[in-house]
Amino acid sequence: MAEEVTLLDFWPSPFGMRAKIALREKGVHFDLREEELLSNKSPLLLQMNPIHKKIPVLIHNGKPVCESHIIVQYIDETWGPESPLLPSDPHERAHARFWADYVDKKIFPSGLAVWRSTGEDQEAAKKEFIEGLKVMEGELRDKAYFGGERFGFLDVSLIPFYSWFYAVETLTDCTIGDECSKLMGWAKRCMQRETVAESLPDQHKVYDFMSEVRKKLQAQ
Ligand SMILES: N[C@@H](CCC(=O)N[C@@H](CS)C(=O)NCC(=O)O)C(=O)O
Repeated sequence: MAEEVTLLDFWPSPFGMRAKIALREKGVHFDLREEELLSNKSPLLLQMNPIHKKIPVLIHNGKPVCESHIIVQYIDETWGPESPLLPSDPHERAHARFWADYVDKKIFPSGLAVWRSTGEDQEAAKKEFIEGLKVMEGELRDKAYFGGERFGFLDVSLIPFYSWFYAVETLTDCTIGDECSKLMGWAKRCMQRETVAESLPDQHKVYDFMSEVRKKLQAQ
């Protein structure tokens, strides 16, 4: 029986990008359904993720998997054992998961705060955001990818945010590139992978989207 794989997505979402990268890394063919997230969530999304009502949702043969890191791990366990995203050693696996959790708990919220805030709050948010990225650089050290020579789970977790950097820098006068040159080198290396380049939207398109939403938020 042919497999049915559908991804409910919203193009600027870094969480959706994680799922797309992982599916493409494993060579899985999938049907991409774009949600009208801001105005009109589909009945399928509400049915498949009734708890959080958020994308991404991976639907594999009718069964939903929610939450991007859980989706990436599901993809890793289900397809392409010859090209694993997580390491085989349990401690190294736990280590990769710890840092992916750091991305969600630290990098994403502080990046969002930079974009949303103004004035003094924004300066404080920028400081926290850059500090978090520097901590990630410390974990990267001189490796090609976070796990070593192979592109893996933590790279999938963090690289989607690179598509937001131009918008954050331009809208808020924040200099990520100058502050975190090692991380930029890693990001450019990741972008050379077809699976990543195909999954991240154009940074100018993200800029247009983020600047529109920011204007609406500031008008409220
Ligand atoms: N922790 C979730 C976060 C997913 C998330 O925040 N999705 C956003 C889009 S970026 C969403 O669906 N928002 C809709 C809403 O909040 O109603 C994950 O990792 O998948």
